[in-house]
Amino acid sequence: MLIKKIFLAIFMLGVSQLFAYNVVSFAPSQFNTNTQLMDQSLGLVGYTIEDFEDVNLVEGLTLEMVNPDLAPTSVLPQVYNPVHANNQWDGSRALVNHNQQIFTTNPPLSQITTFHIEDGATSVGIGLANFQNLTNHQLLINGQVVADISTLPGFAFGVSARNLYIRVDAEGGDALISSFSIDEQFSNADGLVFDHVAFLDNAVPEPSSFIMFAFGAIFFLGKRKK
Ligand SMILES: [Ca+2]
Ligand SMILES: [Ca+2]
Ligand SMILES: [Ca+2]
Repeated sequence: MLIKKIFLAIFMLGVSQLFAYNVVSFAPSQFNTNTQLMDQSLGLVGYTIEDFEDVNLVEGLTLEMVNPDLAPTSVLPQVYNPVHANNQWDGSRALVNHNQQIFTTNPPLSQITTFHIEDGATSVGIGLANFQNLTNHQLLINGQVVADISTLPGFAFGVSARNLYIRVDAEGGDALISSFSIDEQFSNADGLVFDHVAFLDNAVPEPSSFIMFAFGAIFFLGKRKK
């Protein structure tokens, strides 16, 4: 009976860790023109990086925008050359939340920018710039809100400025990260710039296999006592 209770406790712990995702934020001072050194500070060594210096996204990464929409694509409409200073996290180009990659509110800026990772990732990262205090900005993992971006440690609003670098790590029990989104809630007024998108596509134990293990162990121990 005690063993069953222990396994039930482990099972409940496994369930409570779903969507736990560890959100780590880095102040703009962590930016370094030497991307190798910067990646060491941001914990991105070994990650696949998209730098938006050309129209092609790295293999396994697709971009989607909503309101106005951009259908999922691995080729950008054009390369965006930031009109404001300090909007890059690497190189000289970046990505803007506009479905034609132009910095204008006409037609409006897109509300939701989503990155899809084909095989799923255990960790993802994104550099933010040009965020203003015009609306709420939320971070979503697999469609679930995990953070209110402007409240994260190190965040600073600014147009000609980097605002924050965010890394999100899946922990034991978390599903692989198949998508992450920035949702500019309530308005399409804020031009947002993204750069140095990173992902690590290693396998982590799936919660389903852990739960099956727990059930299997309960069944096995139950049998043995008879
Ligand atoms: Ca760049
Ligand atoms: Ca590229
Ligand atoms: Ca802005």
